[in-house]
Amino acid sequence: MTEPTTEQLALRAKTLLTSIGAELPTSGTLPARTPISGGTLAYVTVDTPASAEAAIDRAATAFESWRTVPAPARARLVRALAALLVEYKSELAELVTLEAGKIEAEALGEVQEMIDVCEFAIGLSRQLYGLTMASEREGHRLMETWHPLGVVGVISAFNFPVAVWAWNAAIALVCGDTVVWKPSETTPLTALACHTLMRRAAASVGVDPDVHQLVQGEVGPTLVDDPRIALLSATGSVRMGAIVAPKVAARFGRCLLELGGNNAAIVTPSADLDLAVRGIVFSAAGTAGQRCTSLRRLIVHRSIVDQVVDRLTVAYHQLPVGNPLDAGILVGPLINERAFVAMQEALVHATSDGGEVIVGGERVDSVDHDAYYVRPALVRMPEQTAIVRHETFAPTLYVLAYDTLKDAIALNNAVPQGLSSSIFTLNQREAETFIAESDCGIANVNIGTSGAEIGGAFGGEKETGGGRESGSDSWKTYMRRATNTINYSDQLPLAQGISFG
Ligand code: UN1
Repeated sequence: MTEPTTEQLALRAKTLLTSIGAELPTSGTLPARTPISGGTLAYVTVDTPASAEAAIDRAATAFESWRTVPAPARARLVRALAALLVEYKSELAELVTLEAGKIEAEALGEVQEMIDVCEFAIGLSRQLYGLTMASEREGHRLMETWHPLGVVGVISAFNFPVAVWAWNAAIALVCGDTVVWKPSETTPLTALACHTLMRRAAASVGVDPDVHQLVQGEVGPTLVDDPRIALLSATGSVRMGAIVAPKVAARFGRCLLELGGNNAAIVTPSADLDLAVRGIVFSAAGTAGQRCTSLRRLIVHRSIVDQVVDRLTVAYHQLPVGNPLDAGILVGPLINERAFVAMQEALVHATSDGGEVIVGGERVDSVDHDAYYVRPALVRMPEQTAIVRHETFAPTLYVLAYDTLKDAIALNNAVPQGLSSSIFTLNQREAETFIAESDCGIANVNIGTSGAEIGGAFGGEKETGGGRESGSDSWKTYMRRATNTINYSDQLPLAQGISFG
């Protein structure tokens, strides 16, 4: 693999930021690291609790007028943002590669996901529908109307440093909310780029740029505790969610949580194995196994498990691992040493549970710097032990055998997380049974667990946190609902037939 120096990568990052129009960070204490070389691209200024509060102040003030702008007019801002995302798609994608280590195709896909959700939000701005219900009283109308909620705090993770922000920001803005974004401390430069594009979009359509605020550094607790943050949308670990949720609940704020996943795919005897193998490899090894939706458990019918493992072994040996800037590479680096250590520890744990590492797990190339390139691992497990039920954010796929579909679905469900799941089968009875019985927020047929489209609601159950963002009617989380009863008669009949005096 080619090994660019950190200096080269830093220069590239600066060129990209400049072309987007971002002010280059000149000083600061937060290192923007690249997993490609392990070096530091720049240092970014961090917020203090006081400056984060000031950002919340500005967003709260901006909300007072933004909420009164008609939703279709609010969409102009999102349309302007989408146009800039189209214009700077390759620059932004390359920054994602530099900071998160994604290969070009996936980085471009992530920016496309932002464009897609902007388009969705633009259409949505004319479809924030409320119901009209039949009133039980004569001369009365019963209906519901949806109203902007307030300031939305967005805490996002390193693995989708820009798309998950866009899911939240695009929807929140058309819903009439303003946004304070705290990106992952691992990806401050892509955040700077997005914030710049948002400000440019606002300026181009004459919108108060304060509708969007960016805060960097360890100021999550300020967003969590501030009563002006009406909705906190947080993506990250279960540990983080378990801290955040009760604090927001204690002040009666609203939380949208997108936490861990431990996603499984079932392969039944009728499956189209060519298709299944391709779907499995993309979901398990794509993004170096660092998606919330990455495939971590493969549950294969005992009659075909050897065959499936053999085919996957061949595919895994051929996976090009290396510098994500190089053409043809399919697996980039792990985000940092901690991810590498967690993967190694999990592999040791799995082996001591009787598992067998069939392929992968080792560092690729004799790199002598702080970059962690790893061959994705395929591990056969005799049973679903504790390490398999635990989410390790790395490209490890545990393979289990099953005898009946009931057992397979029970294995799928027997983990604390509930984000994504899938089944490979050509048998409709199996497919429908799986859809009805998988306990996850996403249950797919004949595709992998990752790579959801933005049009659906994205999220999961149990320890995944129960939140839904992106498409479908997820927008309802970003608005408050008012139920309205309107009496247009000259009588005052009471509901439930009550007569009062
Ligand atoms: C995430 O990993 O946090 O479904 C989001 C997918 C992507 C989004 C993943 N569209 O894999």
